[in-house]
Amino acid sequence: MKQERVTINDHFWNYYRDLVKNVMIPYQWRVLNDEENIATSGKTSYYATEKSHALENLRIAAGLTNGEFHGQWFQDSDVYKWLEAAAYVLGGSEDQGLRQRVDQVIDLIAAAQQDDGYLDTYFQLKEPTRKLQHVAKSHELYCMGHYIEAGCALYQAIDSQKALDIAVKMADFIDAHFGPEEGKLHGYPGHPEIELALMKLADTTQNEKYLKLAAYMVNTRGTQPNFFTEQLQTTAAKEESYWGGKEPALGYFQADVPVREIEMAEGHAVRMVYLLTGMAHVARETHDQSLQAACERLYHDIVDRQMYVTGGVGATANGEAFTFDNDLPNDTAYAETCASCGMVFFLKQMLENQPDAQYADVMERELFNGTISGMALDGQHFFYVNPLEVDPVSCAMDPNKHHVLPTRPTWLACACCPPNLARLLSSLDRYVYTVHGDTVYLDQFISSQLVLDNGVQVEQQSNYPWDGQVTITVTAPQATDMALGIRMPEWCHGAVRLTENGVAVPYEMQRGYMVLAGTYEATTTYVLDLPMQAEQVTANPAVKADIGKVALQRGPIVYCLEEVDNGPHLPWVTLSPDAQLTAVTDESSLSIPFKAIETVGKRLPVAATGYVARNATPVNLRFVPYFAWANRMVGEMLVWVKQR
Ligand code: FUB
Ligand code: ZN
Repeated sequence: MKQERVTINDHFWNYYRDLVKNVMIPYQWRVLNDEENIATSGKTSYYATEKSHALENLRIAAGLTNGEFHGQWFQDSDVYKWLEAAAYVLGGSEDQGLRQRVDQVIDLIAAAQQDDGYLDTYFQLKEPTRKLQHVAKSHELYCMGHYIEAGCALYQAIDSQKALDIAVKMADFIDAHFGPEEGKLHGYPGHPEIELALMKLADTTQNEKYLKLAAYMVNTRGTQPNFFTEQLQTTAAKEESYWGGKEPALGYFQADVPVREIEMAEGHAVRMVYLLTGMAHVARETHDQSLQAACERLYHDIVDRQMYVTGGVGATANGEAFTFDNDLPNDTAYAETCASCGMVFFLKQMLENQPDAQYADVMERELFNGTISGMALDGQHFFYVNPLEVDPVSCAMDPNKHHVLPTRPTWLACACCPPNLARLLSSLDRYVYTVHGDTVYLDQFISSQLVLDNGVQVEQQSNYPWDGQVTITVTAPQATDMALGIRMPEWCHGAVRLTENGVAVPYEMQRGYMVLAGTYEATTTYVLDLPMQAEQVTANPAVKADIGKVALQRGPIVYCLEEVDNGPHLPWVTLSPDAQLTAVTDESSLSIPFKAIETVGKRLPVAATGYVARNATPVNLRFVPYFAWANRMVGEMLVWVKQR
């Protein structure tokens, strides 16, 4: 069986998907087209200071206007990610205005692409003699990878052969320049991305050439002699830096050892998880068990030891990178929005390789927490960095926290995250189900309808994530032997009930899924009841930053305290282990209805100087979902609260 289409109709995710369609995509278009005033007075590179110029760069490269390149040297990728998001939106509904805009951008990209397939406006306009000369930092393959992803999405969504042809031409260019053959570069990208994109292209075109190239890049990475070290000997690589920094160590690029030998998640976090996405896909298509084993090992290192409770990964701003096991500082966390998006991409590949609910559990954590915290509820303000503890004064005064912002800017000078989130949310239908053989796995509890290629429909309806009751309906036009695998979420500790007409249905637990096999005919309706209570969760004691602290979680949602609800000095608050936690529906404080958690804690009195006995006094506390923080006023925020 195969998935034919998934239609999402979910009150929670519809909010976000409508936001993408109606606000984010038009807004991001205006930003990329320099029609939006995004200038801010921010002092870090996480603020936009001028304009995007991303579409203008393409116009100049296409010879349609004159001017100079402006922006990051990988600015093109912002347009491609926007285009990919637009493709998913168009795949779900007609929108003539957007369609026209998309067609114009495809034409523009075709015009900017060189005859040999190469496209990178930075190098075409500013450094034509340095093309492919310094692949460790150049991002040429990163940008083209993002276009290839967009090209595949456009072909699938709106049947744009032109968009796919550009992608094929690009991939053929890369294939002509990289590979084991003499005269080619025996290399791979500094920022993984092209591997996962080539795998998508291989799936879309059914051309094995792209699979081979992706596998070559994965398998060659980190081998000796080291490609990056060798390229560095060339003159072009030694010329003045366009990326404004020193040459990082090879581990930053996950290129110090061959990928199968990487012991711990290392280096730049987005690079790591994009690499893993490509590795997992290559492992599946080439039946490569050692590559799959490497993916599993690194998955465990990330999820068991280097991931925040919010799903955020990448603990340090220094190199936007992983550090070491159990090092998860809250107030200097990096946890880039793109890294959480990348985790979702990786986890999907792992689910395609093997049905195992642990991957879907982590995906859920990312979806409801670490990804969407990257965007304000208005769809026009974005976090790049997603900390778990914020004190605006400390952010302003402490140079070690220059990357931590207490409020989401309108855009970012390095604008990788906003369009990444747009493409993830607009393609959410791809992450709800996985089909293996005759079994349909319900990975995510997102109200939706799945249509299979044999005509069977699987529908689920719920008020998730606020309520744990899910109605699942299977409709089969003719008698069909199949199975359902329903994820038993890791957060659920109570007595789960699965019933049909009020009668308990037997199921078998297989790798975290409740599996029901049978012959389906006409309509079968199950009701799943997942007890959902607010809980205090603790971190592994090896995580020093969280010792003696608890975070509140209800279902998949991680909560936080905000100053707007609880006053300042949040670290002065404590919670007792038996504090009663009450979930309260709130339909008016934010533009999305949600459940807050109310409880009583204690708080130290206002500081008097000196070391004296102080008695904490009771205080009413209100926790809100982490994803929704910083949507009201600028103030403190805290996820991990002291327990006493
Ligand atoms: O290098 C391209 C993108 O910019 C990365 O994925 C992000 O981490 C940011 O560094
Ligand atoms: Zn990013």
